[in-house]
Amino acid sequence: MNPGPATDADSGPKAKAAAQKAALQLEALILGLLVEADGDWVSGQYLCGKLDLSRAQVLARIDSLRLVGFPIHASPGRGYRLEGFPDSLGQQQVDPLLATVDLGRWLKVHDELDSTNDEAHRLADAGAAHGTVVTAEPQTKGRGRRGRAWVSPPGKNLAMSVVLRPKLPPARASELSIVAAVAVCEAARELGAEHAKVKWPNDIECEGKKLAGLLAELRMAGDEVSHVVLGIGLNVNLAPEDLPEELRPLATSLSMERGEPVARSLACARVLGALEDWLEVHELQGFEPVRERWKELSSTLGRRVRVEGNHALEGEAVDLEPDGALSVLVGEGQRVRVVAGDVEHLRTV
Ligand code: BT5
Repeated sequence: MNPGPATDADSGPKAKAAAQKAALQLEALILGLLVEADGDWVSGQYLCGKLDLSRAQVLARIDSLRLVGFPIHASPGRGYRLEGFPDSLGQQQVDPLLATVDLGRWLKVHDELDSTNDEAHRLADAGAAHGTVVTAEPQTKGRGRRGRAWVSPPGKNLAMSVVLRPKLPPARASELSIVAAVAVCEAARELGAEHAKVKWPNDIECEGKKLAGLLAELRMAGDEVSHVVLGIGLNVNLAPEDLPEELRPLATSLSMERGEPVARSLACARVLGALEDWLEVHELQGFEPVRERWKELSSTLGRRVRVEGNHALEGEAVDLEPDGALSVLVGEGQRVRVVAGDVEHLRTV
């Protein structure tokens, strides 16, 4: 069909934005097909046929992907092959890898921030949409729970916060940190940390060494949840010497588990993808399937544990309750609910 003569409407800012969006969508689709090929060649003809594009259009999108750091190799007669991923956490590098609708579609990258959680709260207070993501490197005051610090050397890890606007009553908001733990654990496994497990409530660890920490913070507006900021600190390419000495024996990273570096753009996209999938399960089916998956991924259940905090106790962790509390068997068959605190796994003798 003849598109007719160009008009102002074709070249105005709206049309340009729409064309740019369409180009980005095509790049994501091309990249998806290259990723699916898992290092094999994909012919230009296949890409053209699949996406209904001319060879020149495919090449233009491939060139654009190369420009933002995707190493796409071309070989006459064989086609294209994706030979890696950019390490950068910029929107242009993460976007084509995202399989999400909301999460990460607006990604704010900072050179330096006190804490990505603080910045995400500031953005959320100013109206930022569900799924807005903030990353930073370095993060100068990364925090954990109970005033503890989170260490994230620049260029090595993922330190990000996601603004969530759940349709949940406040009493159920704590379920989100269990949802997040399941999602991050599954993404970590997919990225090569095959033995990743969840330590109650939401540390991700591999054989006792911490791979990721999560920090979910709730803000209320009157009686309702205004937003939740979910902070995710994931060790991606961290080596032991990147950490202060006292943390070295306690930490691991995706690259240490996998034995080779992992691109942070990919790690970021996979974590956000898994998170969106599990948020959807939670929204549509409730907490039960999340709880079941958490139990399968748990390194705490079945272990002797010591719970620190106001009501210190020791016993066997036997269940995750329907509200996310840990059920601990103490003494002669008495079950105690632990809703907050730190859990130490004890060696069984
Ligand atoms: C956590 O706290 O595990 C939650 C960490 C959340 C960090 C993210 S990064 C993005 C976002 N912005 C923030 O400001 N925070 C979030 P907790 O369970 O309290 O664990 C903290 C403890 O983990 C520290 O006291 C150290 O012992 C240990 N630790 C600190 N950095 C670590 C690292 N990179 N790898 C492994 N362990 C670490």
